[in-house]
Amino acid sequence: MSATYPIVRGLPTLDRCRVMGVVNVTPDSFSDGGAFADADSAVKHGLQLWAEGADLIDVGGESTRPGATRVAPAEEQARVEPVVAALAAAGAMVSIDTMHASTARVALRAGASVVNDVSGGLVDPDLPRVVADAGVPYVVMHWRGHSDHMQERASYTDVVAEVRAALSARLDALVAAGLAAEQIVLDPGIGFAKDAEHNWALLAHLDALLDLGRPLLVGVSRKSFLGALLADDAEPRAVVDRDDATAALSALVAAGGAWCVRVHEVRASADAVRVAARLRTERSS
Ligand code: PMM
Repeated sequence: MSATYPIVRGLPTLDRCRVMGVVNVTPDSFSDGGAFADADSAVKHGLQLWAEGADLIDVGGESTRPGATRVAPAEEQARVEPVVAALAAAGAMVSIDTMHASTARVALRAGASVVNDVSGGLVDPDLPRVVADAGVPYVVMHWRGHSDHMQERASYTDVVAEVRAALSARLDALVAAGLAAEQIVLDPGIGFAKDAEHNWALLAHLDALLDLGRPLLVGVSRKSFLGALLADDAEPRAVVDRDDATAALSALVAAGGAWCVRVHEVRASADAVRVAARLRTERSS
């Protein structure tokens, strides 16, 4: 018997954690900023991640890095539309990373199959309506404010209980607004209005979030708390040298029941989630 996951409407069932590969079509994302800022290189990179075993390609046109410049939806759409269209036409399953209803609409028309909203519907109240009408999966992340101010809001008495309560409230509000619970994937928002201690506490207690009954997406890839953990002579580990630690966490959170990991380097995490699935199957047999 293999371990099971809650159903997400519109996606094939898998008996393992999924891998979402990241394509940031931005000049300023913290982890790969500028590397894929033009459509051709972004498409090429997305196809490479797909070939390496990604189950979804997450295309974003606005950086959420702490202190990042906000991008107008028209500019965001100009960045992502050709990339989403080309990846979907090539047969990749694409998710659109946006907080804006108009960008989600453009991306869904271009062939995206999933909407990933780091604000969980809090920035643009029209976005949940677009998702409800399209009937596609909706990734709802824990969010406390835009990246220019979010770290001022990294204050919790009990981070696990507070993130759980906030995600539970978003789930209820979105279902009340017309989404089906089966469309919703929850995400603790690692690094968003959270310091390293908060991130580790959440990762250590994913079971408290899984208890909400919806699948969990976890995004730790190359984030600062890994740079701090692996620091040498007080210098954080370089961003591009955080992929081994990211893959290690992919294995651990997948073994703990996460439904999807969002990563920049796909190959190692694709192996890691298979190792985790085999362990989960053994545990549940
Ligand atoms: N992290 C980033 C961007 N989008 N989406 C979800 N659902 N979860 C995350 O943790 C998340 C996200 C920031 O990372 P990047 O700038 O490297 O893409």
